[in-house]
Amino acid sequence: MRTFRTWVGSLAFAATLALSTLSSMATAPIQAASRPPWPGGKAPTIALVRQLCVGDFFTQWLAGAQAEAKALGVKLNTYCANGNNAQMVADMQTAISLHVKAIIADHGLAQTMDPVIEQALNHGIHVVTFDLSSPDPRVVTIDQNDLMLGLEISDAMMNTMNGHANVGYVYVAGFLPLDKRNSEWKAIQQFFPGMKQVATWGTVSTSTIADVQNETVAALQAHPNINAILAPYDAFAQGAVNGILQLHRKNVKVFGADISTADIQTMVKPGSPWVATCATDPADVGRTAVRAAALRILGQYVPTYVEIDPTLITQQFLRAHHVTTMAQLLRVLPSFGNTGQLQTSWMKALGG
Ligand code: SR1
Repeated sequence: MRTFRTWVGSLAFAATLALSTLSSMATAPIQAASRPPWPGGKAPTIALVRQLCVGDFFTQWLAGAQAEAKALGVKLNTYCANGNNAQMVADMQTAISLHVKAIIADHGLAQTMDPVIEQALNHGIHVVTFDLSSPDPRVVTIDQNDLMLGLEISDAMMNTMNGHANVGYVYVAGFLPLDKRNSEWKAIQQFFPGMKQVATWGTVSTSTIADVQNETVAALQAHPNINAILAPYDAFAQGAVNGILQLHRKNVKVFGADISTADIQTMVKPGSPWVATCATDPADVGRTAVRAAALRILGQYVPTYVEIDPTLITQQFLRAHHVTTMAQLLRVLPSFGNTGQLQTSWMKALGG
């Protein structure tokens, strides 16, 4: 069957290839045998300012960032706003007042974050963002390749469903990665009208899984013809799976994003509706963000945009390789857990 990827995908992959080539060329001059001394002779403090922190993705991301900070000998102060954007701005202001050397801003609204990012930069503080874009060229942005992620999982759903499905879509606008994934799902729908979006729901909160479960039950009751759910965030997918199981709806398949031990265990369970996910290793992304901040503090060149490509992981693959944990997955797919982005030789020597 004709797939969307056959023609648009080649363009996307060519662009990705160009970017990754650029990124490795760009990092080449920063290789060094031992770590350059920290400016001022003192180990620096980096603030990690987070909009969201509850759930598997955020827990794994933090663990990666903390491990990298420890390996590089930097102090990492973490703040969590629990979805409160005003609190996130206040956390940024606290970090600025403490004269940290760098701030990593994780998620957040451009509208509220832009002015305070500007403030940090004007105080000489380096800024790295994740899942948050900034118009200021002094900022380094680390992202998962969310367009590729959206395309891969939508394409997997389209192929599994043979181009025809009544799709329930779990989506909340205003989160940059979800908005990017959404643009690819919209593109798929335009080209494959057999893929019909019949209902949309979703909540991002400190209890996303339970909220989405309740919404999924209501949506499936209101639209009994739904036979596929696109839920491109693992808390959404977990909630959708729970809702389907609660109603004993065996004919509905779930297509998700992200991965964790809990996600893997849900996917491989006999009769699980979650058939595919598209993900990076969140710990690897967290490590990359800390490397970017450390390199900027050291006055080393870092490209302004670093993107980590996701991998499509199916239920079939996990079962065939007897994978039930993240540790096992990382053994089966070693490069998945270590993309090596921004990793200099001295970082490697330190275990970072
Ligand atoms: C509410 S945004 C959730 C997403 O942030 C990260 O990009 C993860 O991939 C997750 O899906």
